[in-house]
This record gives sequence, structure tokens and C-alpha cells, in this order.
Amino acid sequence: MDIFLQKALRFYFITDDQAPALTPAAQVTIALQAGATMVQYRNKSFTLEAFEEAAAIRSLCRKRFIPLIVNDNILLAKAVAADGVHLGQEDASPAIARRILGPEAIIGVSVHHPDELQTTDLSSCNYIGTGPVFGTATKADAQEVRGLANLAAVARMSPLPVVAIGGINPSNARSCFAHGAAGIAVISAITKSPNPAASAREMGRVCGCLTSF
Ligand code: TZP
Ligand code: MG
Repeated sequence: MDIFLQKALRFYFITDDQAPALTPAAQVTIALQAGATMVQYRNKSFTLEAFEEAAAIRSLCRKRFIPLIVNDNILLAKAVAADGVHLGQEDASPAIARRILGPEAIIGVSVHHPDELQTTDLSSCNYIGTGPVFGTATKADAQEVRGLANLAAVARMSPLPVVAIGGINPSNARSCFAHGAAGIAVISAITKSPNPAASAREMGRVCGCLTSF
């Protein structure tokens, strides 16, 4: 297993496009200061007007040598020279992403349960995201809550490192690691917190990525 990737997945922050009080760049700044080890730019209504936003996040991550992943949009990932892309089951294929982004790109795919692991072509992928482990209000079309036993089953069967997603917060993140997750991916526990910086630091500490305040 790729040690660099294993470490990068530990505290995976995903930007929130529904947090009016906090721009995505401000969110990323907070997450990076709290020890986030990977960042995903997730903008479900991306248009080219938001290109500078994505480019600014690219710069923030690069300054700290933190990989930047783009959600869904392979061509945006290419255009901002992101480190990779995260694809859902309904998105373009990981094989096309690999062809466009090249051999070094980090390509993630969402897998919801062990059966889907069998039917997903993982040959072009580097990691798996699985969930929602817990209830979440962030993803409107989220599938049913899958729980920790499902996370453990996916992690056990997966040939790739697994990131847990969905409703993860500083209180339940440890249980995800205990059930086989290489990392946790988080949005609202930080972006919707009354104190995003404090919550991000708490998450960094629980992930073992922040050793001092
Ligand atoms: N995929 C499955 S659940 C989810 C995504 C993108 C949302 C995660 O957001 P939160 O706020 O950390 O529950
Ligand atoms: Mg998607």
C-alpha cells in the first residue's frame, strides 16, 4: 500500500458549497491550519466563474504540500493541475480519468457497500470513499446510512485504502479508524460548526494530525 497516500487520506477535508458565511478558500485555510492531510474541492454547481476559486485553493494546498482532489470534474482537475479527482458511481469512469490525468494522479471512487466493491472496476483507482457511515444533511441525494459494520466490511474486502464519509465528527471519527478506515472525509463538522477553526483543530487532533494548538 502506498504509504504517502495512506497518510494523506487520514484527515480529508471536503469544501462545502452551501456555507455562505465561509468561502471555500477560507474553509481550506482553516482545515490546513488544523492539520488536514488532503483537500477536495467539491462544487456541485461549478461554472467557469468559479475557476479562480479553484485555482486559489490549488495554491493554498501547494504551499503546504497537501494534495488537492477535485470532485466529479476531470477537466477542472486537469485545468488547475490538481493532484487527482474523486468520482461517484454515476460519474465518468476512473479509466478515462487516468487517461486524462496521467499515471501519477490520485483517483478515488465512491463505493457504498461490499457488493458494489465487486462490480466496480478498481484498476484505475487509488482509494475508495465509502458511506454515508452516519446520517448527513450535506448530500441531498445521499444513499441510506450504512453504519460502521458496513465500513468494516468494505475496508476488509477492499484492495485499496478506504476513506469513511458521511456525518463524521470529532466524536465518532475514532470509531471509523477502529473499523478499518485509513482516513475520514469531513464537510459539515467543520463548515457548519459555530466555531469552524476549533472544530477543525479537534478533528485534526482526533486524526493524530495536529499535535499542538
Ligand atoms: N458522500 C457521502 S456522504 C457525503 C458525501 C459527499 C457528505 C459528507 O458530508 P458531511 O457534512 O461530512 O456529512
Ligand atoms: Mg460525483
